[in-house]
Amino acid sequence: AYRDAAAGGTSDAPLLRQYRGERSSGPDERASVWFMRQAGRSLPEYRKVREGITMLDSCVQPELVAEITVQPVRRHRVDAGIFFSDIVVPAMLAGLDVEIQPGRGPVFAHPIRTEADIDALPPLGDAFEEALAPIRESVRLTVAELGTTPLIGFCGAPFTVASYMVEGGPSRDHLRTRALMRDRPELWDRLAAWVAEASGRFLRAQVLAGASAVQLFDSWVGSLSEEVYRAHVLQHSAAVLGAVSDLPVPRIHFGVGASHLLGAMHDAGATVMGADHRIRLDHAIDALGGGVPVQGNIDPAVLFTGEEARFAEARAVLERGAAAPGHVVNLGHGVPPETDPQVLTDLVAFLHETAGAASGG
Ligand code: 1CP
Repeated sequence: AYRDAAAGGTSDAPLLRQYRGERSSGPDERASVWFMRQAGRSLPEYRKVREGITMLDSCVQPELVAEITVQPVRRHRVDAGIFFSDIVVPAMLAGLDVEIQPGRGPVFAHPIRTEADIDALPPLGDAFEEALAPIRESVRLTVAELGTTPLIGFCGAPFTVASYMVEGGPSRDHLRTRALMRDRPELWDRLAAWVAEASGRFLRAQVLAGASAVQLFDSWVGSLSEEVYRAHVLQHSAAVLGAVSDLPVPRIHFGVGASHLLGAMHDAGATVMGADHRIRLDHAIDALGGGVPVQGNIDPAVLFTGEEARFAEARAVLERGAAAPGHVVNLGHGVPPETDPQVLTDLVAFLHETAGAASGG
């Protein structure tokens, strides 16, 4: 029943076959591609529908969410939609006072730093389940509009989300968060477990409503050593991925500057590893032992170069990705807001035309 109601009609999508490591070799294989932050300020149609409404308010308006999620699929012909939401939406739905300040990012009115702050975190009971209703409705509308194009659901990983909560907003080094886990590991564990529970249920709601794959974003995890990651963070990210591991969806795990953590992040329960542009994709595949499907990792800088450099990078990424059992092309990080949308549309067309020739059979 889940399969019929949820991932209706998308399970044969080439993108999902890549994620499952079922790539068919040969010249007919077309590349699958989507871009992190493909929705958003690079698109004039996004800026238009977002006029007069705050980021987080827009995340609980199902028609708007569906429209924004579908916009880049319509325009660029990418092979997946990424659910329009944000990593702090579960915290907002749980009742925390958070806003997204334009040009800055998520800001929490009351940073969570002490035992009393953690004691006061809202419970995640029936009220939270009810608060997820607009998320479920948004996914249903989006999936209906996307048809045979898969929807990727997502949430933030406990370290990245907790770092906004502890620091109160964006920070460079996440020092307070990293100090908390060393100084008061039992408090850190309580905070990270709360985030994992909220994010895991937000993610599960997306899959049950029809998302065909999930991505766990641990954008700031690169500031941790592997030792600290394994001691304090891995178990909490594993809890989030565990919230959907009984469902038949690929689980992608992505961090920025996290080349040294690929193996550990895979151990958290991912079935696909994202790579940023700081590592050569074939090196990432080797670091994972050669058997793990990958996603990545065109340097976003080539969105601002001439076409020759851009297409050379795209071809190199395709060739390197061919060493994995599956490869979905993406950028090494999100689309910068100042990107010319036509550059992305042309890049998708180039990747779709080139892939078979690059993988060569
Ligand atoms: O008003 C606006 O348009 C604000 C810009 C914006 C958008 C479009 C923010 C604020 N969030 C989003 C949507 C969003 N956020 C998506 C869905 C759209 C898509 O990808 O096409 C996703 C997947 C996210 C995830 C997200 N939010 C991450 C992880 C991915 C990444 O880029 O590393 C992070 C770290 C955030 C926090 C956040 N939200 C918004 C901003 C500007 C930031 C980063 C702030 C910082 O630098 O610390």
